[in-house]
Amino acid sequence: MATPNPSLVERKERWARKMAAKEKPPVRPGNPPLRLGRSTERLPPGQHLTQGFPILDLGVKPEIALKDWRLEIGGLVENPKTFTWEEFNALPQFEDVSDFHCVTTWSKFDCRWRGVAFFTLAEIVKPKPEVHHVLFSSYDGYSSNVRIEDALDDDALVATQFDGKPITRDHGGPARVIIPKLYAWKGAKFVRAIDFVAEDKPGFWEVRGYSNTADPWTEDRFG
Ligand SMILES: Nc1nc2c(c(=O)[nH]1)N[C@H]1C(S)=C(S)[C@@H](COP(=O)(O)O)O[C@H]1N2
Ligand SMILES: [Mo]
Repeated sequence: MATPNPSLVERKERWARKMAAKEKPPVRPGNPPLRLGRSTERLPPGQHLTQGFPILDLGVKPEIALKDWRLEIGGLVENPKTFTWEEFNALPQFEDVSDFHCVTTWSKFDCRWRGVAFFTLAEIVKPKPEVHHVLFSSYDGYSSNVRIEDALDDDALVATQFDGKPITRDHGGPARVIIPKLYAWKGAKFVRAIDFVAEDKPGFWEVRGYSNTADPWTEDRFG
């Protein structure tokens, strides 16, 4: 039998505290101070800093006209919803500055993303208590999977802007997922669908040997 997920409540409380504070430091320390016993460096182990913004994809950059773009959110939810571009952009907007860590060892600091907080989307579709994972599917055939608590972290979003401008096709526009505390492959570019599920299902890189959990701070690169 599916068990209710207590972390949903915990994340919701954390989100409420953050929203109550109304602001946070413009740059978050990369390493959450609560993670005792780990280094206090902002750069995760085995990573180097890049000033540019490398582009990683499957060799396909799908071209999606905004009039045809849809984001389909479903699975084990009370209120499945498919957004058009206009509908999606009418949702409350969320901006967050975070660091970006690719498993191929480059990191980029201070990425300013804007879009819709994942939390806001969850509030709309209302995941059922038995949901433990979230699956993302993209217009290029890519997919990724994360634990619900990672998707509901207070800096996770479906971004439509980078650095004040629409996200380019190179970087996954019209919309891409950003989950800053996990390696960047977990964040699907060109996102098309989000499914809330009880059972985990490995995504594109997870079936090819990458770690399921993808924590940069423990060099959790391969499964
Ligand atoms: N749809 C899709 N999303 C994807 C990928 C991809 O190939 N296709 N690559 C992932 C990887 S490995 C990384 S590091 C980041 C790269 O994002 P960037 O190209 O904007 O640097 O996107 C992730 N999301
Ligand atoms: Mo990556």
